[in-house]
Amino acid sequence: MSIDVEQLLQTISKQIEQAMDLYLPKEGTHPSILYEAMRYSVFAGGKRLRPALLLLTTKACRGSQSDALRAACGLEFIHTYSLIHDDLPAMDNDDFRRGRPTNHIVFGEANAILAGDALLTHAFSVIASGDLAAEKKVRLIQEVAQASGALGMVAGQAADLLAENSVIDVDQLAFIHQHKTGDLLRASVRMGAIVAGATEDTLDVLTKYAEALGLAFQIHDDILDVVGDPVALGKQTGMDESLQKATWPSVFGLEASRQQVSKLTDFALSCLASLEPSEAFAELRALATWLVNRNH
Ligand code: GRG
Repeated sequence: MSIDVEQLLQTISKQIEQAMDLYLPKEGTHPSILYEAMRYSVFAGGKRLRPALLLLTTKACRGSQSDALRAACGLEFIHTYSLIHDDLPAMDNDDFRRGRPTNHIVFGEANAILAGDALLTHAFSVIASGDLAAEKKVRLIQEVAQASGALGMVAGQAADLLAENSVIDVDQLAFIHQHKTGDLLRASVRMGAIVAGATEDTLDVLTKYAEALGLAFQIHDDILDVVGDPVALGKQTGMDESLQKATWPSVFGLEASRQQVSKLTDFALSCLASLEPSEAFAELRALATWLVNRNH
C-alpha cells in the first residue's frame, strides 16, 4: 500500500497546531506583542517535520499519540525559535521565511529575540508538564536540551557563523550539518521512541536511521538552495552562495551531493528494515523517501 506523505503531514500538522494553540499563552494577554510574535512564527506553516518524526516513531513503537503530543509541540517551539533567531540581522539576515516576512521584520529585532527566547523556554515547561511518568519526562528534557543547546544546534550555528567567508574542510561542514540540523531531527526520533518505552536496541537502530535521514535532509536542503523554486520554498534561494557559505554542493558539486543523499536514504531505510514488525515502520520509511524528493 502506498502512503500519501503530504496527506499524512497535513493530518499531523492539524493535530499539532491544535495542541500548540492550547499550550501557548493567549494573544490578548499582557504583554500581548510577545504572544503575538510567538504565535506569528509558530503558525506560519512549515512542514512540522520534527513533530511528525516524533509522533510517527511513537506510533511505530506502539506508544500512545496523546503521550507524545507535548514533546512534539515542544520540539516545534524550539525549531521555531531557532528559525526566528537564525533570520535576525546578526545571523543570516533573512527577510522572508515560510512565505511571509520574518519575525523581526514584523515585530522588530528586540521582540523577535524575546519571542525566540520565550519559545525555547516555554518548550521545556510544556514537556515537563502533563501526565507522562517523571522518568520519561526527564529523559525527554535531557534529549532535547542536549540536541538544541551548547553541544547541539547552538554549537552547529556558532560553527556555521564562523565558517562564513572562509574555506572549510569536509569535516567542518559535516560538523555544522550534524549539529545545526541533525541533532534536533535525531532527538525527534529518539524522543518518540522514549515516549513509547522502546528497548535500547530499537532506540539504537532508530538513532542510526535518524542520523542518516538528518544528513540527507540537510544536503537536500543545500541542493534546494541552488536549484529550488523560491515560491515553493517560501524563502529566497541562492542565500548560501551570497553569504559565501560552504555547503555540500559547493564542496562536492551537485551530482555528487545527489548521490550522497541517495546513499544516506538507502542506509536509513535499511536500518528500519531490521525492525519488527515491518508494517509498523512503513510511515517512517515513506517519510524518509519523501523528504529527499521534496521541493519545499
Ligand atoms: C539560532 C541557535 C540557532 C540555530 C539556528 C535551524 C537553524 C539553526 C537555522 C535555520 C537555517 C537552516 C537552513 C537550517 C538548516 C535546517 C533547516 C533545513 C531548517 C528548516 O527546517 P524545515 O525545512 O523548516 O523543517 P519548516 O519551515 O518546514 O519548519
